[in-house]
Amino acid sequence: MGAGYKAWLEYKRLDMSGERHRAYAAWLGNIAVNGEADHEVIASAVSELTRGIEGLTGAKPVRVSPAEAGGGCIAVGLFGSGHPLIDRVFGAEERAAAGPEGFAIRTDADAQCIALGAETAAGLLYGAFALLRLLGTGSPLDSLNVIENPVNGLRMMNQWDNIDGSIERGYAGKSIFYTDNEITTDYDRVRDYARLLASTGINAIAINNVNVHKFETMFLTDRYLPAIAKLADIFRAYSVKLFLSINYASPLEIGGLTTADPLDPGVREWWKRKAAEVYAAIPDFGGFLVKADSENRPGPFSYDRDHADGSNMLAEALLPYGGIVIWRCFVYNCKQDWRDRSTDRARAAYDHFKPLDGRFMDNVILQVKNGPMDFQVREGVSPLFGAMEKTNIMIEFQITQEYTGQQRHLCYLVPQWKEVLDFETYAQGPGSTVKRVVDGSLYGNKYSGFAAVSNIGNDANWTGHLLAQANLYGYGRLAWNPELAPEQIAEEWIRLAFGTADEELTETVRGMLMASWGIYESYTSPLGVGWMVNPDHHYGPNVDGYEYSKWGTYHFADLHGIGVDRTMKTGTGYAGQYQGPNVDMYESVDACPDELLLFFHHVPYTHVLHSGKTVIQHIYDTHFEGVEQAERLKAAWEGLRGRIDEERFAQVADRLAEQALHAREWRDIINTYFYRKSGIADAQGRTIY
Ligand code: GCV
Repeated sequence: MGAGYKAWLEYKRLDMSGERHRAYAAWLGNIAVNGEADHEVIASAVSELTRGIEGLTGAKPVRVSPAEAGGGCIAVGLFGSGHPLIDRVFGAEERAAAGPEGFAIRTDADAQCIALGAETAAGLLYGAFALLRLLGTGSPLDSLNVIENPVNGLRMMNQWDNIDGSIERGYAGKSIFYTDNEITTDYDRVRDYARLLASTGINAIAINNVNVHKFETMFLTDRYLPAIAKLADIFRAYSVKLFLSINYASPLEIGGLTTADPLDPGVREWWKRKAAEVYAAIPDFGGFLVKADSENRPGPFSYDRDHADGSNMLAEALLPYGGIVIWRCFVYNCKQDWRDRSTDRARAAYDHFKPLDGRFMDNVILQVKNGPMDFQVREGVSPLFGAMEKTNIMIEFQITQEYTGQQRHLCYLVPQWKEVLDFETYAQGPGSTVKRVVDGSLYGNKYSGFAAVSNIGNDANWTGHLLAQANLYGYGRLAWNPELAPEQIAEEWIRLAFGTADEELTETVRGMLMASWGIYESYTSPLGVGWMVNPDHHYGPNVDGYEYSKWGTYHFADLHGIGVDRTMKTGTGYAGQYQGPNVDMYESVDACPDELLLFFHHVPYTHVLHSGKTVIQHIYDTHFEGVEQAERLKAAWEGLRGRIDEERFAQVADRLAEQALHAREWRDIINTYFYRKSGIADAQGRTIY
C-alpha cells in the first residue's frame, strides 16, 4: 500500500496525551450493537468504526451487545429495532427528523453512550463516517447533537473506465475495474474505493465510460454480467447502487436486430428482456446512463426520433424494477464548419432539450453539464437549469481535471462547483438557485441530484496529484450538502489526510487549495473564453488548437479583438436562453461580469474591464502574476518539508515543480500570441517573446 492510499481514511493516530483526546477514551471502548449488525451495510458501518477508532486512538473497540455495554460506549442501531440505548436516547422528534438516508448522533451522559441512530442501514453507515470525521478533526465528544440528511437524493460517480483498462480523461493510472478486457478480481481495491465514496455520502456509481465501445456493449450479456454482479455486491455493502452506461445501438450490435428505433415494437421488447436479465443478476441494479447522439455515439436521431422517445423506451423497460434512465444532455454538432458563425455549441443542449419538457417519463433524469460547453476553467452556467419545469434534472461536474491541469497542476474545484450551485437562475423568481433545481425542491421532482466524472485510477494515491484527492472528497461532501463552504471541506480533507494537530500545515494547504483555481485560470485561457489547449489530449497551451476545427470551440481573436458574441442583438442569441435579470446582465457588454466577458462578447483589446484594466493588459498581468503565484505554491509546500511523511511530500513537490514550469509555457505562449495579434505593448514593459 503506497503513501496516500488511505486518503482521507488515514485514521492517523491522535495525540492521546491532550485533555480532549484523553476524554475520548471514556466513550470509545465498546460498540454496542444488536443482532441487526449482521446486515451487510450495518456490518460495514461497525467495521469502519472499529478500524477508524483503532487507528485514531490506538485502542480497538470491542463489539458488545447493548446489555453488555456498561458505562461508556458507542451505541449503533436502527430506530425501532429494540436497541435499548437507541430507544432511550432518541425521541419521536429526532427519529422523524432523520430521514431515509439520514442519521442522528447524540452524546447522552445518562445513558452513558454516544448514540448513533438511523431509520436505515445506509443512514447508520453515513453516521459512522460522520462520527469518524468528528473524531478525526478533533471535535469534543461530550455534547454531540447532530442530525443530518443528504440534501440530494442521487449522489453519483461516473467512471469513464474502459474494459481494456484505459480511462478516458483519466490522469491517475489505469482503471481499478478492468484489465485486458476482463473485469477485475482485485476486490480489495474496489472495496476501498467503495469505502472512500461512501465516506463522503456517494450512493451511486456508473462503472463504465459513457462512450460504450464494442466489448462494453456486451456488459449486458452473460459474458460479463456475472462478474459485474460481483462488483455490485461490493458496492452494495457500502450502500452504493451500481449503474451501467449502455450503447444505444445495443439491439443492433448484440441483439441481432436490424434497427434500434425506439418506437419499433421489437426493439422495445428487446430492451425489456435485457432489463429482466440484468435485474435477475443484480436485483437492486440502479439503471442506465446514456450518451446518445453525442460525439458520434448512436441515438434516436438516426430514426428521426427525439430524445424523449429514446429515453422513455429505456425507462419503460426499467420501470417494473424501479430502475432509472440517466440521459445526458451533452448533445451538439461536433462536425461544425468553423466558417459558420451562426451555429453556437453553447446553445445546443437547451435548443435540443427545452422543447421536450413534459415528455419524459418519471424515471428519466436529464444529466446536464455544469456549463454549456465542456468543463472549462470558466464558462457560463448551463441555462437548462431552471428551464425545464416538468423534467427531472441532475447536474454533472468533472472531478477529473481534463481542462484544469490534468492532475499535474493543482486546481481545487470545489469553489467553482459552489459558484455554479449558488447561481441564481430566476426561474421561479429570486431564490431559484441551481442547487434548488438539482436537489429537486424548486419543481418538486421525484429524482434529481449530482453526478461527476471520477478522477481516480490505480495510482497508489488514487488521484495522481495527492492534493487532487480534495476534489474527490469535496464533490461527495457538496453532493451531501451544497451549503458546506469550500474552505471547510478543504480543512476537513487536510485534517483527515494528514492528521488534525498541525495548524500551520492545515492553514498552508488550505490556502494553497483555495487559491489554486484562480491561479490556474490566471495563466490559462482568459476571461471565460475557454479552450486554447492542444487538440485531443487537452493538456498545455495551443491558442489556435481548436480555432479552425469542427468542434465549435472558438475565440475569434484577430488584430482588433477577441471573444464570442453570444448576444441576441448581434450574436448567436445564447444570452437569451437565460431567465430574468440574467438576460440583460449577459446581453450587455457593460453589465457582463469581467470573468465571463469573452464568453459573451467580442471586444477590442482596448476595452476597459470593470477592474479598470484593458483586456490586453489584463491578459498580460494575469499571465505574469499566475506564474508568480504558481511559484509561490511550490514555495509554500517547500515550507512544509519535514511536517509530512517524505513520500507524500515528494509526490506533491514534484507536481508543483512541473506546474510552475508549465505555467511559464502557458504565460509565454498566450502573451506572445496576443502581443503579436494586437501589437500593443505591455504597460509594464516585461518580456514578451
Ligand atoms: C466521455 C468531452 C471529453 C470526452 C467526453 C465527452 C463527454 O468531449 O473530451 O472525452 O467523452 O466530453 O462528456 O461525453
